[in-house]
Amino acid sequence: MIVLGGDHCISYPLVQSILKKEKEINFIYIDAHSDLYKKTKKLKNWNVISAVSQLKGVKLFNLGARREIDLLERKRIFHMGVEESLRLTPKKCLELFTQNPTYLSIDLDVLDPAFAPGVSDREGGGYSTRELSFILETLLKSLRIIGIDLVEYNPQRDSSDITLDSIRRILRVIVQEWKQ
Ligand SMILES: [Mn+2]
Repeated sequence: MIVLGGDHCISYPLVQSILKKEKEINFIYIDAHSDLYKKTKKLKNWNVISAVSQLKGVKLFNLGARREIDLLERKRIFHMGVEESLRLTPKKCLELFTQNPTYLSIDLDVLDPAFAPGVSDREGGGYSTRELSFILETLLKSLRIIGIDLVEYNPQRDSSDITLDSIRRILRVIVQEWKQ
């Protein structure tokens, strides 16, 4: 299953439904932000991961965050910055992530705004599309991925379809490497 969005909030019901079948999952989210602000009644793209973290059987991992690192640390969530994550190998993935099935949530703001201006909350210092593709290849080759979402595309903020082009490239990698 791959779901495209839109608001990052969609991860929450998707993970909820997966947990009806799976007891324990890894939730790897590739996101410039921790999205760990306090859960309020309304699910928002800045607190969606707080909500996901409260679901039973979910182990969280963040790749590529460059803001709200303090929240990741306070909640003791495994996180790896942009440069460190580029050194991930299939062998390292197997060591770091459990054998549990993995859900992958890709927030487009993890890309550098040069490659993805079409997001609501731009954050400099991110991956190039090629770098993100490389990481996805590594994850898809080494882990048992059971679901993917690709979120936060905001066409109103895009320019010359740059973000759309990045999305196409990322989807191509997923289709080529994802063996279900
Ligand atoms: Mn997000």
